[in-house]
Amino acid sequence: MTWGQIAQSRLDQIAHCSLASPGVSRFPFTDEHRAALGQIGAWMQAAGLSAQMDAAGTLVGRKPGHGPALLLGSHQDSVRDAGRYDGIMGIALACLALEKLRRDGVDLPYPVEVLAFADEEGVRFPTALLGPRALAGTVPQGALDGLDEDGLSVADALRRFGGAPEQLQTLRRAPEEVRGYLELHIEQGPVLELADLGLGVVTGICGIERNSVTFTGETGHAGTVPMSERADALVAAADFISQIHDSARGDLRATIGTLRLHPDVVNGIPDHVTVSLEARDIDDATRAGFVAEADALGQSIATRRGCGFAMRQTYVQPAVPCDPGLMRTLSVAVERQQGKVKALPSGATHDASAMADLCPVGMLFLRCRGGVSHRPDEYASAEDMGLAVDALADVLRALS
Ligand code: HGY
Ligand code: MN
Ligand code: MN
Repeated sequence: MTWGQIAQSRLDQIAHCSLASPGVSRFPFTDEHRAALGQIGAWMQAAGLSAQMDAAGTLVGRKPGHGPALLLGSHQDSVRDAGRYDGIMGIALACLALEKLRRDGVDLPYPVEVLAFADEEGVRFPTALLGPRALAGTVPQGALDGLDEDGLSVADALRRFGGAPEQLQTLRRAPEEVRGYLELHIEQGPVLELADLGLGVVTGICGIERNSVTFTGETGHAGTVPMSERADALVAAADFISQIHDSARGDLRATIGTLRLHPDVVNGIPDHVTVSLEARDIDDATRAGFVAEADALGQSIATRRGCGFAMRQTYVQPAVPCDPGLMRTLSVAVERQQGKVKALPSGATHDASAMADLCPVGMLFLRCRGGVSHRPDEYASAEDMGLAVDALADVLRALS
């Protein structure tokens, strides 16, 4: 079997570590996560790494050496009904590149670690990125208090899983101990496929800002309140949603992903609607400017519709540039593999976004069929994964 075929077979197998669902549904600190760590531990062992779970639930595969360590990895978790590649492929390919070097008799002089982070997607809990943030020493206040839909906190779920929330501080790495962090990831967009290329070098990771937006009106009987007398919060929100969508320009991405309303009955006028507004851009000033315009837009719509309006920031993550040196090294390896290099920004966020607070980061994208991701039909080919294993092996040797 080729390295790409081995990758495909391993990803097909670990996809079964999932809740019963049309695609893969694997959330942090669950039985499915534990089953996945069993398989990832075997991948690490085959790569000659010693595997141990840290206090944040990250499975750390380590090869000792002299000097600062190079960190590789990605996330083991998925969104609901996801594909087989987002996150987990980066862990598999990192292990395979090290396994390939081991087979080729190459002993890297520096320490290398493969990190299988528990939670990047933030599906089960309100926060995410606990693993990389623990290494960077940037775990936000209250991150362990977030509750899942059953009311279990991150801290309790992590403790039951065998982690140690009270020891997160001990995980912090000294920057001088780390050379950098490299993450391989499916592109989750159409750019490489349109360029007919298997691999791409990431230039930077977009910033994200999430706001909770609320319109308040006046409820009443659907059959008796005249249309001219209504302050309908849902109608105001609907104006806002369509105008937000139409005003997003260029590379900026604006998404209203959730909506809650009250009283949420067929014969009652909605008096309370809350939506989530997410804005992403590779340029933080552009993103912040868009959010400020959204605030003014919401206020003007609410006034016109006789409603109240409030907007509250719930999450913000700055854009992250990738390290120019790592980009150069990745580009040389990619050119060697496919004769051409495509550099592109990442509209999705990654563990690398958090690792950038600790060390220089670099990312390698793999072609994504139809640009489809966060869906069961997400797909990366064995051929492209084989290219990625060879490219990463080249990078690891070049960094010796
Ligand atoms: O939201 C993201 O970009 C990532 O998939 N968590
Ligand atoms: Mn994802
Ligand atoms: Mn991902």
